[in-house]
Amino acid sequence: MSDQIPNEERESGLAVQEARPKLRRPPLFKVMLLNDDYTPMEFVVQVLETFFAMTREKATQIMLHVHTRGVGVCGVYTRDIAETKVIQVNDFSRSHQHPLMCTMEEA
Ligand code: TYC
Repeated sequence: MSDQIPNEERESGLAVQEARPKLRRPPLFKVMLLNDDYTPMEFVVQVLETFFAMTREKATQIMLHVHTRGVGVCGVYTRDIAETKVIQVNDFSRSHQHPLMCTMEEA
């Protein structure tokens, strides 16, 4: 049997155009850390290492950026991953009685 001609075309004599659905990349979201006056710098560095897989050097750099500029990007993810990071960081901060806030916005 020919493997060049699709079954439906060979049996019916009609050529069938394969569907080529348009693919779209999912929207991406920036996960951001906000500065506050109370959360210890060491705790913020620990959060960035733990939840965003940063080295101590990178985590320190981002923490100092947030400390001086007020806000900074920790990473860019699809919606579900970003939502999970925000919940994990905020739950972790609250469980340690720190006011540190993590938010997300479309990139
Ligand atoms: N501003 C805090 C302090 O002086 C440190 C800090 C940095 C807090 C980054 C939050 O997202 C933050 N202890």
